[in-house]
Amino acid sequence: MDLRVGIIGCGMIGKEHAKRLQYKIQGVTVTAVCDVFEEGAKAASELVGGVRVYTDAAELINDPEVDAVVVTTPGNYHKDSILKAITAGKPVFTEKPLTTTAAECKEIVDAEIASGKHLVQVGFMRRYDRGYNQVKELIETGEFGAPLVLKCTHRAESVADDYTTEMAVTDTAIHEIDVLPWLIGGDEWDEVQCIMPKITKNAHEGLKDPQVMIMKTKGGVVCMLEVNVNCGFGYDINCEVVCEDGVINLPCPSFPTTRRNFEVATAIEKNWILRFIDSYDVELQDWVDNVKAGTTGGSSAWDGYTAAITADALVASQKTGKTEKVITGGMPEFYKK
Ligand code: ISE
Repeated sequence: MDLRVGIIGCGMIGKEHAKRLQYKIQGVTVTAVCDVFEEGAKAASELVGGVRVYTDAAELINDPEVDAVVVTTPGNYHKDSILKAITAGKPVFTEKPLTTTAAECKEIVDAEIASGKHLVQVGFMRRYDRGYNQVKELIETGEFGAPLVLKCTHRAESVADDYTTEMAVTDTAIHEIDVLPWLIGGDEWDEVQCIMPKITKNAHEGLKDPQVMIMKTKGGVVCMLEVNVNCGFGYDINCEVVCEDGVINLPCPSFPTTRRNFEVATAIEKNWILRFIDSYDVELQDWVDNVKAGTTGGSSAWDGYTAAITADALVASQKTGKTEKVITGGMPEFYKK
């Protein structure tokens, strides 16, 4: 029988996931959608064939025809829906970040532990990206020796006017914060620093862009991450893993190479939805399969919590310019696989 899913939050990513779950992913049916803006919920409902519409998340969560919940509201509204889903004993997939503060993430971790069941998956889709998985597999062969340095870029063509300096960490670098320790075999962040270079002329008033984040793991691996969200030339994600006996580079999306006008050229992806479209598909299929099998995959609530702690330290460093410690207090038994 299909897993019956309700979606809370019908903005851009909510609509994308609704269509994806209804028409691409196997073994699942979207039965309800919810948004505080009824018009938004109705529009999403139409996209998936006309399903039940709610404006109150609690009502959707308690609908007997909703077995599991997908949360796609803005990050600062995640907490209540996730806690209510846990109370109802229903599995919940939430888009990243888990919530926007470490304190709220901790409430979710505590509630999940108290429920005794693994119910939460955080939508850090890069763990499902083919390229990152290929890099991980190469590291795991051992042929390149141990990873030492990670050189990464997270560039976007431009951002909306409400994108803030803090969001360079909490909304953007949060992906590298989650994926890199996983990539190199389960290391943990130890200390982080954010350095502010000269501000680009392309940034809107008040936004500090680009930013350089230096992050060191407990195992001594150093990451240099350039966040540059007004680069003007496309969505450009790079990750180079410098190891003891060689170097591994994340593959870029493949486009034809053209030769014309004395120039060799290759396109760059336009935005994150297109760059990670396949990863979202694989991620949600895995979530559905796991929920049906009573198992879990991807990033846990604990991963979401430690990412938020790391983000808090980086945001602190944005202001102090100093290196800040990442203190998680250690993984509870509940989350040890
Ligand atoms: C967006 O929400 C994402 O998750 C993208 O992957 C990231 O590149 C972008 O900066 C965020 O705003």
